[in-house]
Amino acid sequence: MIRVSGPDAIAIVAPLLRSAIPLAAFPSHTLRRVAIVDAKSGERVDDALCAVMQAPRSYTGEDVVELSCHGSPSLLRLVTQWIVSGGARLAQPGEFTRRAFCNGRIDLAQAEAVALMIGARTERAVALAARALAGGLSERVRVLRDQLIEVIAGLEVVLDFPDERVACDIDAARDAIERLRTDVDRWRASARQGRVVHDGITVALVGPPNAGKSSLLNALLGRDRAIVSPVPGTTRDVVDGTIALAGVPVRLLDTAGLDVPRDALEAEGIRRSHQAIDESDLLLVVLDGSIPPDRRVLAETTGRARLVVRAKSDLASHAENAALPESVAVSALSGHGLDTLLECLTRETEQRAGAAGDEGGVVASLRQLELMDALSQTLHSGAAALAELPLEAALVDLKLALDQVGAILGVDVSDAVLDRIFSAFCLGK
Ligand SMILES: Nc1nc2c(ncn2[C@@H]2O[C@H](COP(=O)(O)OP(=O)(O)OP(=O)(O)O)[C@@H](O)[C@H]2O)c(=O)[nH]1
Ligand SMILES: [Mg+2]
Repeated sequence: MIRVSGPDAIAIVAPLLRSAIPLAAFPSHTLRRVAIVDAKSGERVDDALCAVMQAPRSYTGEDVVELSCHGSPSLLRLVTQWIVSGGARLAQPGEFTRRAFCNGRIDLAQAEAVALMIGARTERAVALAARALAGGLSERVRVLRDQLIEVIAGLEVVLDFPDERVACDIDAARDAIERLRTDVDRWRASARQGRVVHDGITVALVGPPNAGKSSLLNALLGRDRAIVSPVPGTTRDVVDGTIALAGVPVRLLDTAGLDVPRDALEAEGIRRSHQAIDESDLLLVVLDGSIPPDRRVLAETTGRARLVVRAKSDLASHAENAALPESVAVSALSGHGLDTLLECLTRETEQRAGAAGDEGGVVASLRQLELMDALSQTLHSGAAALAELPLEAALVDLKLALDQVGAILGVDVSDAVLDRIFSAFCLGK
């Protein structure tokens, strides 16, 4: 689909189309069949569907023409070139959404939700982004903003007309601010979980060589992703694959066995294993259950979030394994214990992301999360200032809080901030 937006959109696209009525006379928001022609030779290049959305009722708030062509990249490039030579220019990443924001069609929280929707990798992440796109977060923030303004206005009155009721007004204001802070803290917790749903978690399979890590990765993925062999030290590079648990993308990393390296190649593999361990939210410590447990790997991973797996459970378990910390017995060969392991992994995922189907969930951009953290802090010091300092000091905090709330919605944000937000979008959005 080719989207053209701006006051000249219709005039620029019109010469490329042949249709029953001229483009300028198209009824708005109606899909019509058109022929796309080379304006110079008159040669027809495609049969397409065209919609005109007249300002201000369009995505960007400007006149928009959308052409749904056949999907050949060469065809799309050709038609785009004609449109550009007719006076348009290529859109920058996220520019349509940026215009939508600048023209007041959506607020900044919704604009950022567009990026979240594009990046959503599971149905659950899509549902969260859809709620943000529909204004879920914005709505709550706007209500909070109104309440904050009310508190500030009340305190300004106290400042201007001090009388005997001051003490009671200030107590009520402090309660109101504490309530707002509780709300913000609840959203922060919920948005952090939403972030996990969106970003997913990373789980590294680590252990001594030959323990069955790669076999377990393949069994969890349900396909032959990694090479398996009886030769210790088979895996060198980190191999990854993603599954969805509780609606959350879970990225599994298979790593080189941790041992004293025999050569430079193995040393590099082990260095990468440690890097994967550092980057992971959870470790699956895979030990071969048919031999004595590798104490070194166990010691190395204590203190990290981990699940200990006794692999090769189809073989007789070695007596020393009875003394292992809590662990799951699994056979990649027979499939025994895989369900239990997946249940444990799902529980771990839900601990970080909340349970699937949590309808109160919100997802926020990292920028919004940072602002919410700062806001909580500012409200806290505002309430504390009200208890002991002159009213003016508390008002400084509360007005800063108001700026922070505004920044979430995009009130008075600088061009530099907008540049940073929209440069992360892909072209055409
Ligand atoms: N009996 C049995 N053998 C297994 C099982 N899982 C893996 N093996 C065997 O154990 C050997 C090593 O398996 P891998 O999956 O390559 O082990 P790894 O931990 O990835 O090994 P490195 O990459 O060398 O560190 C292979 O011969 C596998 O066939 C299992 O569940 N049962
Ligand atoms: Mg391996």
